[in-house]
Amino acid sequence: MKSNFEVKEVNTDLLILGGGMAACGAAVEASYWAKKHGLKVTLVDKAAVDRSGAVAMGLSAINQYVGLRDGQNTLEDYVKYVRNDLMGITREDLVANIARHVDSTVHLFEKWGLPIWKDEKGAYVHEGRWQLMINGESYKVIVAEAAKNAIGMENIYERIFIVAPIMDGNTCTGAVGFSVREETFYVFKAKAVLVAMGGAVHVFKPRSSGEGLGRAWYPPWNSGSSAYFTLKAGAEMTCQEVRFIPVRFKDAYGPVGAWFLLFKSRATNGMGGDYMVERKPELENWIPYGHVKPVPANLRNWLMMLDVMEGKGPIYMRTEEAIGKIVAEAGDEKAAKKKLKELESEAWEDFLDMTISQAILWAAQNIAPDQIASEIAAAEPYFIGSHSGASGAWVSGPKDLAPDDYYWGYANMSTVQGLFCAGDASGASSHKFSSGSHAEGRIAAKAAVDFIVDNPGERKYDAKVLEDLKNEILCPLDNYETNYQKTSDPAINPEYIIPKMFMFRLQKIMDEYAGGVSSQFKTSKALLNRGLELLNFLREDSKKLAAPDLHELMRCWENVQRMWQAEAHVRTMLFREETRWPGYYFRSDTPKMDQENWKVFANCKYDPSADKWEMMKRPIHQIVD
Ligand code: SFD
Ligand code: AMP
Repeated sequence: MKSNFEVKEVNTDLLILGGGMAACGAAVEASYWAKKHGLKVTLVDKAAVDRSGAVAMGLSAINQYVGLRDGQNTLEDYVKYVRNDLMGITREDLVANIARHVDSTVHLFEKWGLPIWKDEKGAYVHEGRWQLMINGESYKVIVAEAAKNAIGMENIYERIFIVAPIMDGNTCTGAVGFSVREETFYVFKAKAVLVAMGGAVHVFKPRSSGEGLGRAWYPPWNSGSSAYFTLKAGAEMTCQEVRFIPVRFKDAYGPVGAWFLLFKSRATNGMGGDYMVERKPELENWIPYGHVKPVPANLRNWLMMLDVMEGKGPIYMRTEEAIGKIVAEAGDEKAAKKKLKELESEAWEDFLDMTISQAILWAAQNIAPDQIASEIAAAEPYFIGSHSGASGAWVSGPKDLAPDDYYWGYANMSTVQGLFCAGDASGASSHKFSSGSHAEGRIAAKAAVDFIVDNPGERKYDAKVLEDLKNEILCPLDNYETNYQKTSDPAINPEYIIPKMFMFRLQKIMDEYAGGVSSQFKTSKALLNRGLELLNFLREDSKKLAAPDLHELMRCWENVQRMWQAEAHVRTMLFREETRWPGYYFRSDTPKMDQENWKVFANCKYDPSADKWEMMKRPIHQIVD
């Protein structure tokens, strides 16, 4: 019962929410600047920092390394790459800011003990132009250790699920949440808050809806907490329509990057045709981005989806062909044998480092990658500002790079005073991945410390508002307690809805109306409007969510957060009257790209006091020619 809960108050200066890549970067940087100013830094994670977030299982590559030190690339190269991949919709000031700091983050990772592959001459082994190969099973543990050493375990709160912001007008003054281990409600009071609670998964129905339910590419525990928190604070959001659909090895979501880039594999359809070759003329419809190299991720998806829609599946990653080619080039029989062994172990390690279930699936299906091709498929949509998606909060750029209307005082501060965002939580700065998220966390933390130093006064708190938040957040416990005996099956009750059923309803709406897997990623104004009506009913029913214990209470709020991410997404797809990323979603009523009217950011903002949404366009400024 919620009346049993103890309330714990924690007072701090900088509050970091999340314990993933961005948050760990923030912790390391903040501790350095905070010491200089005698400030306190506190970090709160819903899980245990050692293995929390997207990098829990490890990773097999660092996907952002610019190589400025070695003159491999320039910042301009990176900005152009990201601009093109996102079909022109990107904040170049933010991308450049991360890109100029990311290499130093990677060098720190190496110093902390992360094994980065090296060639005979001691140079990093690249997977592709921007990507480095790593032995990354323990990536997160290594990055977490540095964060823990920096701010001290006594300042880290693990297994506390953060729900909502504490606000004083347009200033964020803290956060509230609860422990998933003991009946404690937490009130964190702070002078600045840095949101780094990752992206959102399971907003859409996943491909596996029973047999492998829960398996997803991005982690299911990233549930839209960042988006909910920033929306509820009244922050302007950007690119909420830009979901990411990764192509992955089918059903277990193994990564494809190493196959396409390192092993130079092709993907072919069920008839043996190569969609990247056969469908090339389709790229003309998406000029200028149809002509850029590499072909943008969403257009690569699109060419493949066209094959699938015509019934030309399955699509296969031609692992056997790629390995065969490399082995054939190795030289004599002995060298070829050695090469084959090497490639075999690299292929398995690629999965074992970060997507263990794909290795299990290979074993279960007797797949020897040098002999048999493997199916790949477009996954369900994800919200992730750090990969080839872009959704997140609209944040200030850095003073020296940002055009005037992209700058309001502190790098990575949202439009809410004192509320900073990084990693998946900040939008329009795609392709930061694990390393760039860490670098962006550092950037945001340094700026947040500046904000605290410039604004040292005590913050005001309203006890009634905090009490109301507590009652609202713990309400599902009472909904359950009062009603569970009314039926023989606690999952079905006329008075309440359990989080799993609520999630199924959300996913069905999104799948059918907002362009999920079973709608072939297609939607329209009429579908989106109907989807919004249904989301509205769902929102009414969210008051009836019920939880028998703390874990279910967390799941209640995870699903409320997903629902808010869903609504921001639907509204923004509705607002953008064109199709810009056909391989992410296709608006069948506006099937073409419209450079004249829509080469802009589509932003949105929720006004919590009026319960109203506002949609707005923001201009795109190119800072690189
Ligand atoms: O290639 C709350 N990513 C890859 N990046 C790379 O650099 N190389 C790769 O090889 C990558 N690949 C990849 C990747 C991710 C995954 C899942 C796979 C493969 C299988 C992407 C990166 O991992 C990603 O860009 C960064 O991790 C993003 O960092 P950040 O900090 O924005 O998110 P996070 O690390 O998931 O951390 C989120 C944290 O928030 C906590 N949290 N805490 C309190 N209260 C709440 N309500 C909370 N909700 C969440 C989480 O516990 C976590 O600590 S490849 O295949 O694409
Ligand atoms: P992924 O495994 O798909 O996440 O890819 C890892 C990295 O390689 C990301 O930076 C992708 O954008 C990039 N990538 C994957 N496939 C391709 C491809 N076919 N062409 C160019 N870049 C790719």
